Amino acid sequence: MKTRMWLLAGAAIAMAFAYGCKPKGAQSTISGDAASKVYVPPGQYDEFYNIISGGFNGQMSVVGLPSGRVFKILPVFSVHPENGYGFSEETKPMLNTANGFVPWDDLHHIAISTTNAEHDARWAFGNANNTPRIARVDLTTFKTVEIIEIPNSAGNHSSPFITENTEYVVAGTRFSVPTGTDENRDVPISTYKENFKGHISFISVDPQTGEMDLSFQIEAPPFNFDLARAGKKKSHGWFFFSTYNTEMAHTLLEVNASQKDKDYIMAVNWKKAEEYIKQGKGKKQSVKYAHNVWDEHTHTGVSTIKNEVLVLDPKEMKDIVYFIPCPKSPHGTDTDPTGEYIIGSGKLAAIIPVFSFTKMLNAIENEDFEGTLQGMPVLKYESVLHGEVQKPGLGPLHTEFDGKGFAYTSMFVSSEIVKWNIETLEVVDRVPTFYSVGHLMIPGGPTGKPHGKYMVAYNKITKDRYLPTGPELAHSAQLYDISGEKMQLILDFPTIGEPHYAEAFPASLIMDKQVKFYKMEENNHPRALKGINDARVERDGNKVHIYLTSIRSNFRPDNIEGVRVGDEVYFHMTNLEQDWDVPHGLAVKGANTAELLVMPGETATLKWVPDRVGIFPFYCTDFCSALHQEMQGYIRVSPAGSNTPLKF
Ligand code: K7E
Ligand code: RUQ
Ligand code: CUA
Repeated sequence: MKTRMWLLAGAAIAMAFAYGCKPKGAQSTISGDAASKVYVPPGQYDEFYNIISGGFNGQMSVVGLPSGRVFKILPVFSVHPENGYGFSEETKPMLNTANGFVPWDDLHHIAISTTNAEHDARWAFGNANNTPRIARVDLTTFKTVEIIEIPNSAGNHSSPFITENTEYVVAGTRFSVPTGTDENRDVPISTYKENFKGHISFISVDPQTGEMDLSFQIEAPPFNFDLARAGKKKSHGWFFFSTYNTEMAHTLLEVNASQKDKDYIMAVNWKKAEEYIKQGKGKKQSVKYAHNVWDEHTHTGVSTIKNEVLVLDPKEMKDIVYFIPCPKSPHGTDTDPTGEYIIGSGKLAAIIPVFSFTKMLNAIENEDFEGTLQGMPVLKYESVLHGEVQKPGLGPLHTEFDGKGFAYTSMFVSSEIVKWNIETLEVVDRVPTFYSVGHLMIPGGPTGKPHGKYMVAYNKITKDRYLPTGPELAHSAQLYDISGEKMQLILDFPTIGEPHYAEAFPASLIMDKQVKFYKMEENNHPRALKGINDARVERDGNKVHIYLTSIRSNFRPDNIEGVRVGDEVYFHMTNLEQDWDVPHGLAVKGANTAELLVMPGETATLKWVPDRVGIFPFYCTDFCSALHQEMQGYIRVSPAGSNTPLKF
């Protein structure tokens, strides 16, 4: 979405001002009781966890609502020096791909796990937009515990969206590309229509462990897949994908891709697809992708390269894929809490079409088609339409629901949130956003049972909202009270990175399930130490293993000699604490890597290849006690080939 958004951005700002959206000072937008609505007194907790995607920072952030306070930056697809994610030997495998270690990605969408279409908040899923991947975060440790790469995909934007019992996480490719062998892939770009393919992937989630598995893919026309939502309740078993560039242009996207009056929402009967897979109708295709799992016993990432995927060709099955015409480049496609209504947001359209699932099924049954597209039925717009929201605003992007019969749509171009009645399609309220809102979020908004109460707008442009910080400004979120008839803006807060989608759920779902520390007796890391007496240094050829313990407030050993230039030195540090909130850090002067931050009961490894002679201090980076500053040591590095004996 970004490129196109920024192209529209200039217009958006101009428009926002023309619409009279520029704040004229606090009073113009904030009414008297706003402060008390967001004030969480010292020592008290927020009501909701809000997990926000970080966009180009590759992380998620964990924020409290209604206060807007940031609790954690949770690294997912990007290395994070603050806690050694992607720097420790244990976490490096989590960022492995079929093409090696990738230290960054662009995380757009969050999906919080559900059971019966209601939040269970066991896991948070996130997508990597650039190198197609999906991550799973465990919400009892707030750690990234799994990352699976998606083959046959380029630009994993339409992801990760989940089915109502988290049976599947789905990923649709943003860019269609040629797939298969090197020969198949080395083709002129001008052969787009013949050789490029779109794929959507169904990744199953183990209901007990959460572990993901690439179950199957469905081959699709070479469109751009933008976003998606699963059906729920009555539409459980279906998935709806928004598409653009259905003219299948490969150049001048802005011009060509928007020529057509209507693109499509692609409706996929995934239950049917699942049956066909069970019947053996999927074709095996060789691919290469990484599947990285955090092993909870050893606290080490294990990366496996896999090389096969099952692909279904919907042209052969005929009853898996249907196209619903949808005006002009739909961005979000969202299903309401009942599962009956499917909302398409044509970002260049002047109306919001609302489709009816019941009507769609009837149209399919009566074969009420306007034609076919690559052999798959295109339904008639009118026969699937519930109705159109008239004059909603400009640039509809995303829709959320409050569970009381209302939908809330973000309007990028006219910088506002519009509230409308799903049945009558009447616009009942609108509020400005500052400025150019992208996603919006209502706690539980995408589920069958929204928690309501608040709505947050995540804005693309900040301009004059905060104290300026040079050319790069913090992105902004805005919190609205939606408990009454009228939406009321009650708080602005800056976000970490660029927020796209976010979800929020009641804190009570997970706050008592948090892991406070790891039990020493369950630490099965092969280099773990059980006590300070096991601390030691061992040489194995040119590898030196330093088995280090940390406990308030010293390292054992703390004087190490006998290391030589060119050795591979491994600091395996076990934090022996058995108490909440007592991590110890390890930073080694001269090591060209980040620190380690090791949680109580955990073992982590820092690798260093010293390239010069000297005495190198090391120290704890996390203020752990009154004697934290004394928590230090020295390592002596002698010339390569010298005979300094190992000593510790
Ligand atoms: Cu609308 Cu990437 Cu979900 Cu951002 S996308 S806004
Ligand atoms: S020390 S408490 Cu570096 Cu003054 Cu921080
Ligand atoms: Cu350990 Cu500071």
